[in-house]
Amino acid sequence: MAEAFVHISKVLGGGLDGKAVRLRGWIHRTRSSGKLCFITLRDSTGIIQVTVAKGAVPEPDFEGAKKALMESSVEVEGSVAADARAPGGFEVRASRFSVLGPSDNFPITEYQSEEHLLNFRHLWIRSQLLTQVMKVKATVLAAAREWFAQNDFYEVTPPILSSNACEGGSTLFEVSYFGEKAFLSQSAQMYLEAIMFSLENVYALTPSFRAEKSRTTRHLAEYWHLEGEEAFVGNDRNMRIQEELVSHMVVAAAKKNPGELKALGRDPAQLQKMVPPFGRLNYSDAVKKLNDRGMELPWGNDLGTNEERVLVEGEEKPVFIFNYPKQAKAFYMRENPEDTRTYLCADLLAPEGYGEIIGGSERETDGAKLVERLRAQNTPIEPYQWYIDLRRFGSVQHSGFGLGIERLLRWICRQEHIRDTIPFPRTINRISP
Ligand code: NSS
Repeated sequence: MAEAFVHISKVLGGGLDGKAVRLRGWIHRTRSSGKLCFITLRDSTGIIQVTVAKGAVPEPDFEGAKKALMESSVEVEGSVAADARAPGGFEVRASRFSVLGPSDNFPITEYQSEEHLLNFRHLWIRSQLLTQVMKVKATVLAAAREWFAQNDFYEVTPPILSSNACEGGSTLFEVSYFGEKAFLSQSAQMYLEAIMFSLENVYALTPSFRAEKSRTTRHLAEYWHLEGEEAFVGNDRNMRIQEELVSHMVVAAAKKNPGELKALGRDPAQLQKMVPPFGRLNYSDAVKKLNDRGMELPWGNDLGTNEERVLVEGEEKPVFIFNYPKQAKAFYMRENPEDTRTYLCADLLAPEGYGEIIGGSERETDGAKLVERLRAQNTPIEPYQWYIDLRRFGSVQHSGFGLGIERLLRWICRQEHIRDTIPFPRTINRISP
């Protein structure tokens, strides 16, 4: 008898031809013809064909295999056989077959509406598509932590419940905090700025919440936000940090998940090319470029999806657009001393029209300017007083950024819709399952 259970990828990797193995997993597909059942078995590592022949297994095992429906969990013992007709080149010929947990009729079949798949997301999570994307996601998150550790950043744990907004009021989720008004975090930035005075270079990976009221293919109400904050760093160095980090994450996926990426329609060789430096384009030059292409964008407006698409046309790598006009951006950014109509900031746009994946900036260190800007937008100062206070106690030049993990995944996994880069998407019309 075979000893321990092995994963399917091990069998498909070759070298076990003729050997006895034990596998466990879920029935992906099944069909039987009289004396033979063809079952494709799925585990976390792959899919393999298992044949269960009458007479080759005890009779109750054969009956069980014949009856077992798709998604039943099963255990198989058998011998590995190279077989060119089997997907993957190997199959397992069962000597034992047992059902661990039978499955009812699975509510998802081949062609199903998007709505149906979202209603059954708790089961659709087993699909190859979502499995592949989740594997790539695990790789990029591990690579991010690796990069930060190698570059002497501390991971920290900012709060999610907060009494003030970071990115403005319109997308805040309000919660009742023991009878007081509070909000779910849109960004850890303000807390990272405070912690930076202790640890200098910090980062956090947290859920961020935005009550996005429009339906788009790149907005979630809850997303994973990777944010860094760096002491004694200006916006140029800030951009260099971002491109190194993004490159490390993307190249890691190309190396570790070439099979998943190919299945998703992304050529891993293309991702290998995402090495620094990325392109850089001044906002004013971006407007000029758009106008030259016949797109009307008054100087001062933020860039929309269409503008972002045109600006990266012909670019293989992501592009920074830097020094946006003040009216297009948040109050906490440092005024550009060379053009006070603008801030020292940059957004990173993914190629192929996937749009903004990072927003970052140097931070304003002049407390009076912060107060002035909040007043100008009629925001009460009191909830921000602690943040403004940071400028009174040994302030230093500093910068930071926020990367939307699902935005990055949407680009590297070539997904039309951001919802397929998160297991349980939260959008304007869905919070279940
Ligand atoms: O609003 S951001 O542009 N910037 C901030 O929140 C800064 N406070 C970050 C910082 O400097 N620490 O959001 C940052 C990124 C943005 O580029 C997107 O990639 C992502 O967060 N983002 C989103 N992803 C998915 N869904 C939604 N709704 C969303 N909003 C922003």
